Amino acid sequence: MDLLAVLSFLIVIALVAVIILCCVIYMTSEAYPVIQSYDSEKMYQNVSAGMKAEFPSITDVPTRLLSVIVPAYNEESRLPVMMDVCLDYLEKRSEADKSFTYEVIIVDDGSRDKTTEVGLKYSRTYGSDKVRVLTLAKNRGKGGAVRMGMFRARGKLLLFADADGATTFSDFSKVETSIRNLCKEESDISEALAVSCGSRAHLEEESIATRSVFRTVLMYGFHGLVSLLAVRDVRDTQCGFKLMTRRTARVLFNSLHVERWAFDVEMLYLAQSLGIPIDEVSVEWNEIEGTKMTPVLSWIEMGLDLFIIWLRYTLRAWRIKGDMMAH
Ligand SMILES: Nc1nc2c(ncn2[C@@H]2O[C@H](COP(=O)(O)OP(=O)(O)O)[C@@H](O)[C@H]2O)c(=O)[nH]1
Ligand SMILES: *[C@@H]1O[C@H](CO)[C@@H](O)[C@H](O)[C@H]1NC(C)=O
Repeated sequence: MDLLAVLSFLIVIALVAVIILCCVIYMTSEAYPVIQSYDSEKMYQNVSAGMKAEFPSITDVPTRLLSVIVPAYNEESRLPVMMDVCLDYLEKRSEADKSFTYEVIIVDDGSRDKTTEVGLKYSRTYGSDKVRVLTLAKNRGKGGAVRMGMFRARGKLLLFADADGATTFSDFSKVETSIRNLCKEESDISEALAVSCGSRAHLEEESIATRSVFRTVLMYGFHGLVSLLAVRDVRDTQCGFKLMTRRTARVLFNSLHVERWAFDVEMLYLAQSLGIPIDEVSVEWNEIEGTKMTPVLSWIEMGLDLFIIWLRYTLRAWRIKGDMMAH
């Protein structure tokens, strides 16, 4: 009898706590993201003229086929390796096919090393028409950096690619083929809606053999959580190699709240909720030294972020900008 009373008392307390927590989350969340940018972040260095010039906007008409956005935080040593491979591929493609026009935007996410200087070296070699550096005034996190780059891009198709160069860049042709397939009904590919994600899911089995049991369990836990709470149809949500159309970038990045690691998950969750076609394509992956993810801590951080994302959308504390689907 007493036990029952204590138990029901505890349950009531727990329920009240959950309700209060939900109220607090609801009241402290902005339904739509507040996207701030500093004046200095609107400019890039025109190296041939030796002066600053203003970036265009994602609402402008595209003037290139492809923009490659490279988020870079303290990447002075890994960036050159990735850029050499990437530019080699892009130059060869554009030489072989004059309609293949491109630009690369390096987004220095408030680095404390020489990332911007390294980027500007490539601007000097290839010209500011092909390589631009966007230096963020303060660190935002990978999602924030990718968004800023997307908003200043000129491409019909926008790819974001990690600065570590872990994905074999020539696998761009695979995500390209996939997005062209998704968009084949649309005459103007930049106004179609589609995302094509590079994926390492096919490599999972081998990596399990070399990883500790603990990391494998964490990995499965994270995947389980992702598919349960957010994204059903993508097996590898975290691969830093994703291609989308210009309109898709406009829609998704205007609605995106998360600026940290879990932004990929929110982005795909948004795409899924809006009925934007998503494809997943296997890419080659080379483990590169120097990751900034601390194994266990980052997984826990992402798991928590994921739960909070799910909770906020479920409570409608975060909402999706429906009007963004319009042109
Ligand atoms: N750690 C970290 N990486 C960032 C940030 N902003 C952009 N990035 C970039 O995000 C990409 C992925 O980072 P990395 O540490 O290699 O993660 P991993 O490839 O998933 O192991 C790299 O291109 C980073 O330079 C940030 O604030 N922190
Ligand atoms: C850089 O400035 C020169 C001279 O004003 C101009 O001709 C060129 O188009 C500019 N390039 C870029 C990429 O802004």
